[in-house]
Amino acid sequence: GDPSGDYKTDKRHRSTEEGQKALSAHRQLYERNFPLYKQPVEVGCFSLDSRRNFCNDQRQLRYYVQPTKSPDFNLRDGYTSRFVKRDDSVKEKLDHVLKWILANRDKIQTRVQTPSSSALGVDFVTWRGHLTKVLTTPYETHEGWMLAASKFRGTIYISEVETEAARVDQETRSERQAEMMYWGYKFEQYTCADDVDGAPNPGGVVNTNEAFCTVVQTRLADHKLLFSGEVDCRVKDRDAPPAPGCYVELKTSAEICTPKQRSNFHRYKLLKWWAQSFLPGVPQIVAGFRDHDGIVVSVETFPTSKISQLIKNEFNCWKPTVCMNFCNDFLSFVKSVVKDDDPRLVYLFTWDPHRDVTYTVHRDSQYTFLPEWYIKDMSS
Ligand code: 0WD
Ligand code: CA
Repeated sequence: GDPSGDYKTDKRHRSTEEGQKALSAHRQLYERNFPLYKQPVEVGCFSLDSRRNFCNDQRQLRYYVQPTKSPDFNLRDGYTSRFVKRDDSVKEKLDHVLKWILANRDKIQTRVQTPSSSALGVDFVTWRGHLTKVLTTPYETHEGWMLAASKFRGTIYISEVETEAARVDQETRSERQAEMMYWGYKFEQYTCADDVDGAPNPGGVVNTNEAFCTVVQTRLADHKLLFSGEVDCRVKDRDAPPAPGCYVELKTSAEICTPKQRSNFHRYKLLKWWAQSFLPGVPQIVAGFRDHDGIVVSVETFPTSKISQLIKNEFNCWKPTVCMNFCNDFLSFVKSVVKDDDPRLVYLFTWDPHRDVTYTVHRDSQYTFLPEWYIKDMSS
């Protein structure tokens, strides 16, 4: 017989001798055993102040204050009078993470430097939010993404590029949608205190420039990762586990009134919530369910580790293992493509729903994202 029939073709890959050209996002291809994902370790943190300045400290860390079961918070309060909105036309790319790295090189540089090892001792540096998008890709049917990747001193940096569709979405946002984006921040103000012994101040100004970000290190199979994610608050308890085990993610969502709404919540929203908090090891998610007028009618805590059990009764539902295996294969694909160690070279990975992940290569283009100040400082 034909000996080639003995080899299983790997349908994840459409490869040629030049290397892999594309990666399929079909969920069936990723139903394997859960890959190794090491417990994320916090290696540092930083804050962005009311003017969006980087601060190498935890000044913006807030403390969770549990509301009553049905708190009646009015999320519309202050939208027109006590709201300072971040200028989202400023594309920050990885800049804040890079500033943190420069200020804390000693905390991540690994013990022994071999000639082949990367200077930072990690394979990838990125934002948590970018990885969330990768994790949910096998289940995403509406929004595509573009991720730019450059290798510098052995580490691959990944930074998002806004898609055309996302830009149009943002420019055609209705007044109602714009206000609803405020509701999440207002919920944070109702449930967070600035000090461990303080109380929330709902009469204050909501300023979305302010942020507290954790920086974690972990490993997905062969991939050593360093990424940062915004953290809403921590529990007050001084005996709580160390970060990220003490962190709490806050969410708002429309109240659930029908079985159809419950099913959609499980199938779509819980997937995104799970992926976002699982990545940095944030153990609990507190959800405020609000009505159409922005009144919080109930509050519920979802332990991140229980979410996958919660959704198991949904027919044809998402699976954490598919998300993690796809991410693992995507990072392997990126490693196989991004070979040139040159920060002026950008490999642009693009994915659109119902398509494969593909890439293009760009030198000294609009996509170059590693700044001169970073290259210079790291080279000294
Ligand atoms: O340059 C870019 N393309 C991006 C920059 C895209 C996404 C984020 N960022 C930066 C910002 O500096 C922000 O401070 O990332 C930081 C947050 O990073 P992340 O934690 O990796 O992002 P993600 O997990 O998507 O969002 C976490 C929270 C959101 O909370 P909810 O509960 O809605 O998921 O960060 C906020 C938001 O409160 N957030 C943002 N803040 C500033 N700029 C942004 C954004 N673009 N997106 C979400
Ligand atoms: Ca949040």
